[in-house]
Amino acid sequence: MVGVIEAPAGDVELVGLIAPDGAPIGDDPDVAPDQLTWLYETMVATRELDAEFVNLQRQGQLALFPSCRGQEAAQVGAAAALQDTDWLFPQYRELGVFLVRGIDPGGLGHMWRGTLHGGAGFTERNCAPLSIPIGTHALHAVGAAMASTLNNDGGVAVAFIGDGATSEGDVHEALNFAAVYEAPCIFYVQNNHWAISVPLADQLRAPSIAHKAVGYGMPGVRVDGNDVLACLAVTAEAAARARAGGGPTLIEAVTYRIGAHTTSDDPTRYRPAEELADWETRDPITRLGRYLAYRNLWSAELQQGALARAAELRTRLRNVVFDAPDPSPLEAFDHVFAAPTPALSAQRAELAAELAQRG
Ligand SMILES: Cc1ncc(C[n+]2csc(CCOP(=O)(O)OP(=O)(O)O)c2C)c(N)n1
Ligand SMILES: [Mg+2]
Repeated sequence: MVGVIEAPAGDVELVGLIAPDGAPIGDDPDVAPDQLTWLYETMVATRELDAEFVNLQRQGQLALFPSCRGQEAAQVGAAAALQDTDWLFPQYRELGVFLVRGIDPGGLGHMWRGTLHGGAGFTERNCAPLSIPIGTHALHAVGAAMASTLNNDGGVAVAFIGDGATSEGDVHEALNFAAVYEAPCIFYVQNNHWAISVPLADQLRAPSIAHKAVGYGMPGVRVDGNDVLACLAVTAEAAARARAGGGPTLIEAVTYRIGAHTTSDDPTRYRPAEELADWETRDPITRLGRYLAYRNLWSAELQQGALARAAELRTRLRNVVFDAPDPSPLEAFDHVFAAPTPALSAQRAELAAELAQRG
């Protein structure tokens, strides 16, 4: 039909560097042995700590926890490609990103317990707080990226969003703004195939999330989200482009949420068991282990060392949050602004007076 743009059909190539059997796809990626073992250890630490968070919630120690099991490669690979000065805007499932950034899991534990109202060290590590409202933080990321351009500080901002978040108006606005202003921003979508109980197929009519980049006028990349080296490579490329003034990139990391949406969810009520079983065979940590074996870097000591270090983190998390006392309700006012506004101070005084009255 004249004048009608046909919807782009077919698949965008899925970028992958390691095959499921651990052999490189094409040229062997040029990653140093130290970095490979560090990636492995960090993914194992993420997996193990994630299990500890879930256990603690089950024991009544945490209010809630959203597991990132299965998404370790997508998270660790992307975060490892960035500089510590780049600003990160997480959703809520990004434990692997937080570990790479050096954010203390104990602080995260307090947050999910409800015993910390701020001050977990996010800001100090150029990481915005968790965003429970879906998609709002994509706009904040674009703002931070535009600020980097104005300050000429070479910074890149990264919005970590989910497949479900791509249906939010805020994310559309963020993508368009970033494209129009050529903001040094990466939209890193972890397509884990589910938004609570809504499957990916009910989320979009485009052939893929990466396709949507065409409409905004930015590069779109589809990467195997269970291949840590591919995630690292595509994020590094997008960051280099952004830093060089090339504007934003939309990355779709195709992965899977192995666990429940959160500890309040029961996925067996809506998710086919065969689908889960299929994705369990594509485990990202197993895949990297096989590649390490291909490179002659694999050993039982490496695995045991990674588990031992992860066990230390698990113990530390337990020690920090187990039976932690409730904080003063007044702490809720402490981390709202760098300096409290008069209205906030008045509210704090009002609550303090009420608490004093109750004794
Ligand atoms: C603005 C807004 N709408 C709805 C919700 C309820 N909600 C919480 S998580 C979620 C699904 C998000 O899915 P996705 O972006 O794919 O992230 P995932 O949980 O899969 O990591 C929804 C709809 C919310 N938190 N915020
Ligand atoms: Mg999702």
